[in-house]
Amino acid sequence: NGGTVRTRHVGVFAFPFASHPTHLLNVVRRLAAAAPTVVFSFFSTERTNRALFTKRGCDNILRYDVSDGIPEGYVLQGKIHEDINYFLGVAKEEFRSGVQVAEKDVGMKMSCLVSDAFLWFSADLAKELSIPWVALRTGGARSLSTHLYTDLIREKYSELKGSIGPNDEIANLIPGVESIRLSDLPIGVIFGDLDSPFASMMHKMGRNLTRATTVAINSFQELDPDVTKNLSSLFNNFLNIGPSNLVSKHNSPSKPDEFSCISWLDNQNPGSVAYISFGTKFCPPPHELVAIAEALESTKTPFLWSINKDSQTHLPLGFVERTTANGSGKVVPWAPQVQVLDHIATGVFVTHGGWNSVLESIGSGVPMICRPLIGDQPINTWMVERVWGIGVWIEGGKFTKHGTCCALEQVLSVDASSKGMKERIGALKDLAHKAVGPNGSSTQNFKTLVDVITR
Ligand code: U2F
Repeated sequence: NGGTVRTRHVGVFAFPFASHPTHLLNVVRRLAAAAPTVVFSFFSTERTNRALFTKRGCDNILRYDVSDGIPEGYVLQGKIHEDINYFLGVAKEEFRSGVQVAEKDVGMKMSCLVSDAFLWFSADLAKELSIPWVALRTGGARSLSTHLYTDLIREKYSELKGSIGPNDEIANLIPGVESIRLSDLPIGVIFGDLDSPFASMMHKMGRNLTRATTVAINSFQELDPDVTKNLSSLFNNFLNIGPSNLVSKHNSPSKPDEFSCISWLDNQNPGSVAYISFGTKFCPPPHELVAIAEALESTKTPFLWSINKDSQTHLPLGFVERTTANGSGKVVPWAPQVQVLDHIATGVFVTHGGWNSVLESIGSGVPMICRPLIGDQPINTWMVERVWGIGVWIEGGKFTKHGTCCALEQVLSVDASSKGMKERIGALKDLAHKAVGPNGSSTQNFKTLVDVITR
């Protein structure tokens, strides 16, 4: 370690799916830069660690691989959350034995445990080690509330428990969340299989988070002041430390612009392009992808579409070739999203409403068309459309050619409704940038977090 004195050893447990480990490592990189004498042992699966630790990182972050729990030789069947369920079957023991290995390597006991908030059992491991637990929430505050109040919601709506929904009733259940449509609750809170490993993980997260010394979240408190107030009253120490895409030079895209998205955008008119991406794990069904493609061609909307190779096969025959040849569109398997959203040519973001995507859109002031797929995405979309007024929920909840044409025209037009959306998201963008500025709330909160892990 080049002779650096090491004063503290912090263990970090990742939830190795979707954008979770990337986000956690970004926070740890910031912490490692702010506290250079602290050594961080970062635990995730071999597959995610391989993708995460590509570039030379900070000397004080050590990589540890844990098992993904998938039996040797077993090929995943593509069932929902199958990989997550296998991982959860082994996670606690894997992390527990990993701690011993890391403590021996570093030659120092851990003084603090930082983990993805999903990993509720970290509360028990930290207690075993007699050290504080810091939970890091990658999603938003509103959706987090639904997991904290799951027991209350289940009690109040016991007749709906385990049903498949949807239920259009608007409920006023959660302090700070003035209204919520029951059908927008994440599957597993009241609808669906409440005993699935995933539902049970979220339920246990809600029950255990009050045991954390600190709960840090990738958001900024000005975005949702009422919910922040309520969560601050429930948790020992609740810190909004984001938006992470605005705070960190360590947060450069994990993959470079290898498909030349930015130079393509450079040749488009300001505010004209629809950027389309559904995050890192999920994708709408094939017929909806066809509907988007037809809407883009029929409205002649220039577009940049990040969609993995497998899903590209569902696009209409000749669509990619035609739109590439006439210059109206670009289909890529990966785009540097933050830079794309920041580009002057980008006028609308067609998204699944994943929390990082919503925050990144706010950070760039780009209104959204949302098609939530799962989990917290319906609540995020509710916020985008109904509370903040910075985007639209796709008509009928699914992409049709007609609904997509209408949404594109609505957001990209220059009429009053679109102007209002742009003004509102512009105001939130300013607040987000202020929060991470020199005296901003997130900057102060991050300093507090550094204190927590170094004390
Ligand atoms: C899960 O969400 P996802 O990881 O699927 O989606 P996001 O939270 O929106 O994060 C996607 C990230 O991947 C980046 C993008 C975001 O930071 O900038 N990205 C990119 O750079 N280039 C691409 O071509 C495509 C994506 C979950 F499904 C959600 O419901 C949760 O809200 C979320 C956070 O917990 O995790």
